[in-house]
Amino acid sequence: MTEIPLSHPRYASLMAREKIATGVKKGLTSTQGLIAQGRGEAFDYLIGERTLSSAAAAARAAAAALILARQPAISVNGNVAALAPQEMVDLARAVGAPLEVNLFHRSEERVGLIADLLRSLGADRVLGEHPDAAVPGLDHARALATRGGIYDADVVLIPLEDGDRCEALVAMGKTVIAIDLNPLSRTARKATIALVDNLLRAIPNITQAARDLKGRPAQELEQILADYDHKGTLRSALVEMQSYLNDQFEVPSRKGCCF
Ligand code: PTJ
Repeated sequence: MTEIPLSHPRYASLMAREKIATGVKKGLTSTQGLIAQGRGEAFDYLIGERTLSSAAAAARAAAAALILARQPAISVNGNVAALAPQEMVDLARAVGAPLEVNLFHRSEERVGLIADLLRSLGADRVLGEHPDAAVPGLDHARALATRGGIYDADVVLIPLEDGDRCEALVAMGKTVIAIDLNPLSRTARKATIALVDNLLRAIPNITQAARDLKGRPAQELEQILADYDHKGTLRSALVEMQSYLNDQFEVPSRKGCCF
């Protein structure tokens, strides 16, 4: 990895880039994952590289859904494995969910490498190496699913996902939680709950919320879910994006101006 000094103003963003590049070199991440990262970076830039209040509320709703779930499951792809493998293991533990490797550009070798990485970081249950079911309506490798994991889950977390699997999982009657920096993506729009946030901030936020909410009465968790407004969350992300951009180009007042 390139040495990035902590003092660099774009440290977090450059480190994420290094992680993805290293993921590709190690065979965890697809080369297409580099493009997805670039798209994510662009949207992160537009929201000021911070967790919006709407995303913080969505993280709380996501945690409530995962705790209330009869059978939760968390999907892991090549970008997620490169960016936040330990964070995924910590979240899986906090909510008692299996991690299921699910790849769009699937190769058995890459599935195995990601599964081994998650196990080496302490994951209790890693699925995806031996899929025995398929999500109906999908004609690509993302359809592959495991009974006892994503296939049977009532609540599924899908970070950095394709819109069509998101839609297909919703069609199966599941509560689908998406993490996607693009509030206009089909994934964000079709999900039940969407966090318009960087995976690197979103996952620790959900884990923290899950730790806070664990043990609270079911009624309180159900109320958090009922208060979650999906369209409002996406709209608010766009509004916050716009107001952040307006702030960047605020016309300075003439008084005291240097030119
Ligand atoms: O490992 P594989 O084979 O399963 O492939 C994974 C990728 C991500 C390459 C594949 O799912 C893909 O092509 O995804 P897309 O269609 O490019 O969608 C990725 C979405 O995630 C885009 O809307 C990006 O804006 C968003 N995104 C990218 N990086 C981040 C992100 N959202 C949150 N955090 C990020 N770090």
